[in-house]
Amino acid sequence: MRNDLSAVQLGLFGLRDPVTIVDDESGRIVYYPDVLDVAEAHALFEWLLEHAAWNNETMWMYDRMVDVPRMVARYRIDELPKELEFAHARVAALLGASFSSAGLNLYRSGRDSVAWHNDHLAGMPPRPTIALLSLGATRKMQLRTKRRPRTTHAIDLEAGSVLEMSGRSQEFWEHTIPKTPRPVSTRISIAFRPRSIEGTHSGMDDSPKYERDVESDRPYEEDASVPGDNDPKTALDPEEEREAER
Ligand SMILES: O=C(O)CCC(=O)C(=O)O
Repeated sequence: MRNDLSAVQLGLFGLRDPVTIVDDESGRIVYYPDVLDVAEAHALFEWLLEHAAWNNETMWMYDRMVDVPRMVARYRIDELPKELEFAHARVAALLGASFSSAGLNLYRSGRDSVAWHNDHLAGMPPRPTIALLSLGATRKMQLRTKRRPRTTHAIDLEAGSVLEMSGRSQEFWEHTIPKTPRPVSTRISIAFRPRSIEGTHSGMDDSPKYERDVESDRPYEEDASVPGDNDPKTALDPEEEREAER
């Protein structure tokens, strides 16, 4: 089953309602548009782009090290830059959740991506609430069940929005930001997680670099290869394929 949730319904007074993507025994995944307003999202994006402690990282793919296809930065909640504090407070109040770390991703263009993965549960309480705050360019997130027959969803993550992933969502669902041939500008995401601050910085890393796809037993980060190849996991979704052909 495939569901495209890119069109967020407008609420009664022009305010956009949250969109519940999943809310059952497999977890809760909800999209909240406009958690930051346009000015707040823009100012935070510009500040982070300039001042966050961005790193290029590498990962193992088979027997060689390759570049992670995005830049990353990580903060403990008690070490957040003051410019990020209001956003953290807003997201925590929205979801009634508390967080211990913020993991930032910088997607410089459509060639940057994050492969299919679920967040590591180690160091987190059972059924954790994870929040993804988006800034800058809109990118499409795809979600799929681990079990077959797969259910999939696709949703555009717009600047100022928050995606809640809670309950058992990391046990039953995987997510990805696929590469796109469309000309997209820079995007930043901030993943707030309730991960113990005792963890080392590398222990806070949820990138899929060392994980293997349970079905193919191949490393997830193969998904980071150039889109349009024959790997079904890297294939663009049908809508993107149609757009790429235009
Ligand atoms: O950029 C995003 O919205 C997703 C990031 C993500 O999946 C992660 O940091 O684990």
